[in-house]
Amino acid sequence: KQQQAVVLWFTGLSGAGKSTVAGALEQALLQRGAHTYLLDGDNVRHGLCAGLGFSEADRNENLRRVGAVAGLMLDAGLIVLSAFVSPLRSQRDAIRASLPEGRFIEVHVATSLDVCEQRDVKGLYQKARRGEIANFTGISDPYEAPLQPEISLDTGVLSLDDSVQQLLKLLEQRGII
Ligand code: GGZ
Repeated sequence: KQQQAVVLWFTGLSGAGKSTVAGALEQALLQRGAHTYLLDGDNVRHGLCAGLGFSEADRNENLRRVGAVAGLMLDAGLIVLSAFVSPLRSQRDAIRASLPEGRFIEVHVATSLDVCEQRDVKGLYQKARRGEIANFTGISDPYEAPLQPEISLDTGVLSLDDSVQQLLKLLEQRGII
């Protein structure tokens, strides 16, 4: 059975686990022979989106470009995993609306601000609290949680494997894999 192309859109705070869960899901999908691509800040903010910062206008443009690329990859038949903070509903809804019906799966990585801030893997929250980073999501910039995500995962509660299993189950239920 061939795979169905889809865009899995991971949204959540910095440090919520978006890239980690998306990366682990990608490995599981590759093992099943699926064709995938993982888009995240690490591989677009240096090239496709170089020069863009974190103002609302720059985030809008970052996400507009990434959404367009995800749409092209969808056309190519891939399972696209896209991991961006994407803090505003309008940003995510615009991408959903640009894709064919049912091809956008919103994955809310719903790890609490408390847990993200305790992890503070990159020390960004500490800097943001000190006022050294402007427009930091959750501290000095808004995060609008999805109202009706296809799935919500709290990595403060779930193991990485649990999160991956829940996503695989959803993809199976929808006939994507
Ligand atoms: C949020 C920021 C900021 C600000 C730098 N606000 O944990 P990280 O480091 O690796 O993930 C965050 C990443 C967010 O980039 P995105 O392209 O996903 O953002 S958006 O979707 O809003 O365009 C964080 C780091 O960049 N970072 N400054 N001010 N995250």
